[in-house]
Amino acid sequence: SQPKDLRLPTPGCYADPIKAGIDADAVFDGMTEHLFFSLGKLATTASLRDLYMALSYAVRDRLMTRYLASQEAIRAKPQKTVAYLSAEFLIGPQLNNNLLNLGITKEAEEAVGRFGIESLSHILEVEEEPGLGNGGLGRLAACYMESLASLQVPAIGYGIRYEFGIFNQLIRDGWQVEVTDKWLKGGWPWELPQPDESCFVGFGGRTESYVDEKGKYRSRWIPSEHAIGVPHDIPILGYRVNNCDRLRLWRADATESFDFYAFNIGDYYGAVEEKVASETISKVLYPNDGTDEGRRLRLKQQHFFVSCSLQDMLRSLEKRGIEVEDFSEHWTVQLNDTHPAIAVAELMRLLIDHYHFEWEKAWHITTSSVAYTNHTLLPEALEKWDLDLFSSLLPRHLDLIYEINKRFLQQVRLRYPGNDLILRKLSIIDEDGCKAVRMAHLATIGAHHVNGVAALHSDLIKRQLMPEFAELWPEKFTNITNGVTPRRWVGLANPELSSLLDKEVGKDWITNMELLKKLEQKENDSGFLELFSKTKLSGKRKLAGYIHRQTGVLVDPSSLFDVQVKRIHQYKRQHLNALQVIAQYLRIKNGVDQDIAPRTVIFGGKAAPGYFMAKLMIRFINGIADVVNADPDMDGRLRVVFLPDYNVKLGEQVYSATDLSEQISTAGKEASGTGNMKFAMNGALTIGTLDGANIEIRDRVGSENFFLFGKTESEIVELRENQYDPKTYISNCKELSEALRLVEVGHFSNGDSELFLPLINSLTGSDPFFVMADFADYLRAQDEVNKVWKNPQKWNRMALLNTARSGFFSSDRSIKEYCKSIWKVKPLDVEISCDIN
Ligand code: NTF
Repeated sequence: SQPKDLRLPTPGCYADPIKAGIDADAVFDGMTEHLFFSLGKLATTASLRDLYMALSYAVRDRLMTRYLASQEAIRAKPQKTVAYLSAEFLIGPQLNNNLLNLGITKEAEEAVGRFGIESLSHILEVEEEPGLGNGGLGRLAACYMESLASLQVPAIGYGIRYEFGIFNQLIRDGWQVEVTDKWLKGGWPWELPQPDESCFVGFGGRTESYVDEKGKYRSRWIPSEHAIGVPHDIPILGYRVNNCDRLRLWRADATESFDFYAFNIGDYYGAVEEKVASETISKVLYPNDGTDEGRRLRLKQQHFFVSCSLQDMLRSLEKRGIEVEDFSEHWTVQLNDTHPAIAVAELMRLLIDHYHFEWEKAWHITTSSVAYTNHTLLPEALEKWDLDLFSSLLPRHLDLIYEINKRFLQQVRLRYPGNDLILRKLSIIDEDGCKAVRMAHLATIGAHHVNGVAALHSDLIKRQLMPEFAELWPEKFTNITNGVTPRRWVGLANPELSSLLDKEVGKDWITNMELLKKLEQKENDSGFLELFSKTKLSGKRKLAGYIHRQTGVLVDPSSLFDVQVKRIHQYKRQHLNALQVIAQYLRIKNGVDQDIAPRTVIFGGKAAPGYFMAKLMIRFINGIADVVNADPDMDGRLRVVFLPDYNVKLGEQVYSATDLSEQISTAGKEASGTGNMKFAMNGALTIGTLDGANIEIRDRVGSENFFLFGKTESEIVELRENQYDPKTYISNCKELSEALRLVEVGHFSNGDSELFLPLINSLTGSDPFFVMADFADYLRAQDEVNKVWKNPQKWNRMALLNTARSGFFSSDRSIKEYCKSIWKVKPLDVEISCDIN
């Protein structure tokens, strides 16, 4: 018989017995093998990075059986697969997540121990996270991929493999400095390039008519440029299941990477010019969050990844012998915001120009496959493309969009005869000012469902953003409130709380968060509350250490950790928080209120590089931190910290270490928020407005366990309509006017009274985000926070009830809703036919 270690996997058996073992011995052997064969190192000379790579490869090997078996399962038993199209996937570090989902964290700990590594955490530290997203939108996509796999739903996430992700943030003299994110520089072990499955994508050129072999008039696109999309697949393993889905990210390559003609005539630069131009497409993530960067390259990126992805879906049907006609029975295509909205036109183009479907048939296939999620109401974030730009880059798509629009407006005319205003409002083409293609309109017309991401937001889509569409197609509009994955955001981020939960409610909470309701029984059990608060204290100690190492600021882990981490944006109102800090500082300085509980106010987040006001807000926070932290009167009472380079990895440290979660956006502006959910699960109390998912969090955890303040969305609308004047609010609030005054005289800028003037002028002038209107009530709510904090038993009970009642905000619940009401997809069991364990 064959020696065991040379046996080849047989059909139906994907388990390589050597690589599949998951005990500590097998993990150790796998690491040794990879050190030797993949990295060319001996255990004796291996660096920490080598060991990280070796462990990652060894873990990746152990995903492969599930990964291939999952692909085989869908081939064997065809059923609908989710295609989640997103320009951003902020997946965070992979190693620890894969260990958790495989169930081999302890084994890995033991294996690395045999290499003399004291703690697995030292290895985890080394991992570079791919920052392929800006914030909530990209992170949501990552949580959804993890939940899809954990719920055993066949899915592929399609996106772009940016060579440079979101910039790294340094703080220099209080200012944000952006540094290129070179996440691929040391080799990233989690991706599998699949060059054989590359796709061609065209740009520019012209369209032409021709007569086909059957004598039929047709159109076709003659692009002037091409690029190749090379797929790079990242396995996404579900929690303790065999299902392993995929993230398929496209890298742009040149079609002909070296032009010998140009080279031969001595044009060295020209010889690589096309290569450079093509590769630029997947070079860098646009670092704007919630604003529209209307650039040609961005549209190119969008069309590039959407075209590759749709071609990939069509090709997979052909490979499996499935009729393209049945596309919508095999694929449900979700558009994560409008960034992939060109899919509506591209799918029509592929179906009509390549597969020669009639218009009606193609339109039916498209509209029964595509659905669209809206993530913002901010007008500056609603994508519009200038018509000239659009037609020069995607001429054939523009023709198709005109036709889609013509047929759509014909329907509208029938419904509202003679109403030209409504035609103008609904048209895909914006005719006011510079003509432009409105991507949200294209997505809405081409989709069978349009959903918002929290109840209030979905309601505002219908009432404010697209009332005419909602009236035309009421059944199309729906809500699916966002969620976050408990595996990463409790399991990995808060191991101590996790083991307490395991003991108290059993291990199943991690896949069934509703089980946490059982904790309610413990609300008056002071022994348990003590244990619960100890897990928090331990998180705070770790974060305090990190803060000291990163910023040099010493903070007291027993103080109230008051945290606002998210992108820096005026609508998120970090300046409201900062002004409140100044008011507290003044109280302490003036000896007004000796009863203030010691607090550590922590900020973190990146500003879009071109967003001046957001960058000034960072400078402002750091200015306050400098003054407060240097003042002996503040010792043991107030500390202010700006944590540089907030990302997924840092987030994992922050959520478990927070007492108070700041969710203070202007009502009606934050579509949902997801950080708010992560905090609540980890037992932080929220101080927040009635905005986004805060409303639903408060409903679930109980209004008595939430610090509410601020104007409601309708009150904000009313203020805006009645000539809002921030000055009246300033003169009615002494603490506010004194805080502003201190800023004006340069107290937080070494006497420079100019530095923060733009910020002050905005707040006292038009105050577009109603900071002044909400200040007094915010201060009142902060006083309430202070009062409750001094009663630890009460605080801990409220915190426990937040954890107990936040199960609804698991992304498993969100994904189940998408599956049932939008995608109509079912779980698929993945069998592994050889016993691998
Ligand atoms: C963001 N939208 C919203 O601003 C957040 O409130 C929400 O939680 C996330 O989406 C996820 O739904 C965007 O980033 C964008 F791009 F739409 F502006």
